[in-house]
Amino acid sequence: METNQLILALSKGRIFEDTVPLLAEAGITVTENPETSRKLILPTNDPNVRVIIVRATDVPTYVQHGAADFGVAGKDVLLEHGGEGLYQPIDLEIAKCRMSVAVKAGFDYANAVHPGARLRVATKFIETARQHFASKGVHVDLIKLYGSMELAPLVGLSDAIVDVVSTGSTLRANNLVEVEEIMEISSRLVVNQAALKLKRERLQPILEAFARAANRS
Ligand code: PRT
Ligand code: MG
Repeated sequence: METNQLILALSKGRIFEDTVPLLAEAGITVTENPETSRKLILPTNDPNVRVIIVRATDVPTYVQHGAADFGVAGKDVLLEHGGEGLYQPIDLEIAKCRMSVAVKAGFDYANAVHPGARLRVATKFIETARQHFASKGVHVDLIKLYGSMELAPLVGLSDAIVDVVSTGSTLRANNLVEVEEIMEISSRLVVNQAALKLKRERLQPILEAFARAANRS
C-alpha cells in the first residue's frame, strides 16, 4: 500500500456536489468535472489525492476492499451494505432525505398493516424494509427493484414501496402518498479500516477538516 497516496470514492450528482465544499475545507480541489469528463479517476490539486467516480451503491464496496481509502455514502446505502470493514467516523449531514413507505393514493395502508397481515413491498432497500416490517409484526413479500420504484404500485406489482424521499414531488407526480417515515437519512464518511491505521498521518487532517465543515453547516 502506497502510504502517501489517497483515493476518495464518490458518486456523481448530489454526493459529489455536497462533498466539494468539504474538500475545500481540507484544501483539496477536484480539477475535472465528473458531469462532463468521461474519466472515472479524477485528479485534484494535490498530486497525492485522487477521486474515483462510482455508483452510489458501490462506494462501500470499493472502500471495504481498500480500492479506495475513504468515501462518502448515504445511510440508506450503508444499511444495505452492512458496513463490514468500514469505519464510519462522521455524519456529514449532506444529501439529506428520509426513508419512507409510500402507497397509491386511496390505498388503506393502516388497515393493511395490522399484525398478521401480508403486504407486497417493492424496494431497492430490502434489508431496511425487512427490518422495518418485522419490527411491526407485518409479514411482507419483498420484491427487489433497482430503480423507478414509484411505478410498482401503479401497475399492481406491489401494494407499497420503500424509497428515499426528499421533496416528495416524485411521489406526488405519480399519485403516491407517503404513509410512514422509517428513518432520516444523511451521508456518512466511510474509511477503510486498514487505511485508517497505515495512512493515519495523511487521512487525519482531511477527516478533521470534513468534521469542521460538517459541524458548521
Ligand atoms: O442514481 P443511481 O441509481 O446511480 O443511484 P442512487 O439513486 O442511489 O444515487 P444518487 O446519487 O441519486 O443518490 C445518492 C444518495 O443521495 C442516496 O443514497 C441518498 O442517501 C441521497 N439522497 C438524497 C437521495 C435523495 N435525496 C433523493 N431524492 N437519493 C435519491 N433520491 C431520489 C428519490 O428516490 C426520488 O426518486 O430522487 C428522486 C427525487 O426525489 P424527490 O422526493 O425530491 O422527488
Ligand atoms: Mg438516483
